[in-house]
Amino acid sequence: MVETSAKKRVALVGNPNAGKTSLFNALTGLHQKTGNYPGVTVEKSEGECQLTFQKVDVVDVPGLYSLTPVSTDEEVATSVLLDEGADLVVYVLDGSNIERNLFLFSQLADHDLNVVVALTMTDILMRSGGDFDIARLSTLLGVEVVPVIPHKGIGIPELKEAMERAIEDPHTLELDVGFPKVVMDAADRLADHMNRRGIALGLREARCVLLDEHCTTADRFRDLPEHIAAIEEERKAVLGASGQGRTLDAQARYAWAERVRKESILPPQNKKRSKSEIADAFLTHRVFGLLFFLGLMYLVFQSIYTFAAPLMDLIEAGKTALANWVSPMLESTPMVQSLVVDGVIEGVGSVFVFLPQIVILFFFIAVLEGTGYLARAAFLMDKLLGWCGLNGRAFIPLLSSFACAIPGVMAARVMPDQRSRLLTVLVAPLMSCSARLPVYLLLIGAIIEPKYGPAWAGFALFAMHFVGLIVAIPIVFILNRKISKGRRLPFMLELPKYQWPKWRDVFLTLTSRSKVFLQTAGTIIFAMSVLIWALLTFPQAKPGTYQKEYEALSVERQSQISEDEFAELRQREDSALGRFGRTIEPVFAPAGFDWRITTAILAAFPAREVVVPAMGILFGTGADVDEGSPKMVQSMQKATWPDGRPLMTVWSSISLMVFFALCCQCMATLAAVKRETNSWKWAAFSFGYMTTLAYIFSVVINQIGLAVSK
Ligand SMILES: Nc1nc2c(ncn2[C@@H]2O[C@H](COP(=O)(O)OP(=O)(O)OP(=O)(O)O)[C@@H](O)[C@H]2O)c(=O)[nH]1
Ligand SMILES: [Mg+2]
Repeated sequence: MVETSAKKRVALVGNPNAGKTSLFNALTGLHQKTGNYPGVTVEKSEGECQLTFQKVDVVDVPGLYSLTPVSTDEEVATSVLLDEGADLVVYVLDGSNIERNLFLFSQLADHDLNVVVALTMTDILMRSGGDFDIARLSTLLGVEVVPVIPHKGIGIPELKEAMERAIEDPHTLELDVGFPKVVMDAADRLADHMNRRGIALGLREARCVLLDEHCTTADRFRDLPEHIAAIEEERKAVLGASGQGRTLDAQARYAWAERVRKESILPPQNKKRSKSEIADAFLTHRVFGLLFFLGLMYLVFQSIYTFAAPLMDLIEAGKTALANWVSPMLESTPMVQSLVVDGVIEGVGSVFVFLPQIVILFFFIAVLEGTGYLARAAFLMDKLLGWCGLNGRAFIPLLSSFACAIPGVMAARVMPDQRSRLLTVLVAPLMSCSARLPVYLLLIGAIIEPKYGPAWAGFALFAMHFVGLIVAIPIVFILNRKISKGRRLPFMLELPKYQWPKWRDVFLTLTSRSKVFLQTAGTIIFAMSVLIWALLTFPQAKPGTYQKEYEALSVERQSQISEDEFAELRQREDSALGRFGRTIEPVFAPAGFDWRITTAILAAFPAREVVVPAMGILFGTGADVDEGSPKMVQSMQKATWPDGRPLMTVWSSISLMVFFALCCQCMATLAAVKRETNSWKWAAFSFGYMTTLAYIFSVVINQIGLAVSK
């Protein structure tokens, strides 16, 4: 059939965590992020949905509690609804929380919108012993109501049909909320006053002018003192001298919502609710809640460490097999052989090895998010850390930064004022994102585990994830004085319902995360590996160049290193990259980093993942390798300073890990900071303060180490 040129636009609107994005995904087949806490969506996203006779554009927006936005994400939503406009609004109504959700619905009736209701969470309502009457609800709301369970696809065809009907035959939503008689009488008089003077003002607009000081209709009379006087007079009649119009407005709407709920919904039996109340009393308890949180995190990191080992060995074996298979084929061209084996396979392969851990980490994050526990953790953090000036709402963006700082920085849009939003944007990149995981695992596996065993290795991984959070506390405290002037708004995070995670959503998170990880490995890491290999291989020294130098070494040193190894090491030091690294080495030597680590760190500024392949190439080749642990790990363990002191001690590896925990090595995050703050100044500030901190901390740690081990 021929499509009409202008596609209709459908906006999904509703309270936070009502299921809008889940419904958006079900309608469009896309995979936008959902999660069981309010404030997951902070940006509008658009997709197409095929109805029976037409395709429509569907827009998903951040959740709203009311049409008066307080934060940036809410502004996005109201502007889609009221400024851009929509041919149809699908109001996503959380059936397990209907009373509060109807407040926003009642406000839609003031804006001439064409509305259909999608009722979500009915499965939760029914499971806890509640029930609902769709026909009655539909009559009371004056629109079609379709129950849906988005992730199961239940009710989606019916909803599409209802959408099509509403688009073909639009009706504006009209509601009788039942405002008090005094209000309606005053509105009537005001409308009459205006109409008699030739100004069109409907009853609804007049009520809005009287009860809402932000009402834009009132702006029309701003420069007309005569009308302002009339408005003031009627306001007094309604509210008395000191009355609050908004409170009156809200009271009327909530009273209406309660009536609707009572007539159409049988509430859940108390049994289930009290279970979740008991759980919350424990999980958000200052002491027990914290112990549980720490215990849980410890288990998560310990299992990342334990579960991934066999998978890693498998990938490691695959990498070696591939190298052994390819290597002989390229025997005739040693340069190409070295490029492919030492550069590409070693470089890209050394990152690839960490895929299992990344997947396991995201599995835990997705599960904790899906159950609703993450929101409890945020609540707990607010109790614990609120004193330093961080608004409680900030913990959701900060917790999501543990996966990746970019969504974390964006999620700061939920902050209710610009200053606390800025503060959150500035500290979010300090949280330990998943790209740091390979660095920790590499160093812990090479240096800490062989010395202290797997239990301490797991503990070290757990501890590294708190470094950024702990450092963030004084930073927030200081910045808060400077930019936020100590203002702290009350914590307004609604605790979501406990649920089983949606396994399909968990699976989608895992696949999309793995895809991102492999894409990075295939592009930037591949390119950097080739570049590092080339800079490390050229210029080539003639055979025998280092013979004299070797002979001049002490007998003891000679017993540590064979002549071939020595020549290879010196060749690398004299390569283009080696010379560059050695020039910079003095800057990082106090932190315990030699030219190889220094070079790897510098190469990792665009994206921190690059450090692993860089170290793989820098340390990976030329060592005398035993069977068993990976080549790169062995040669890191064997690496020495020129005077024969071991390079990687426990202290210098902690210093290196802390450097990575704190340093701002991610161009993409800086771009996100720039985008969200709209200024390069704050991006430069983030980069500057994090990199300085990283340097200072790693120098201090290494120096303590040197002093202690003397
Ligand atoms: N049991 C059940 N869970 C649902 C239903 N709809 C959504 N959910 C879950 O509720 C949570 C919130 O869903 P989202 O789609 O992210 O909600 P949202 O309205 O987009 O939330 P924000 O973007 O934060 O405003 C997720 O864990 C969903 O899996 C439903 O009908 N039944
Ligand atoms: Mg959403």
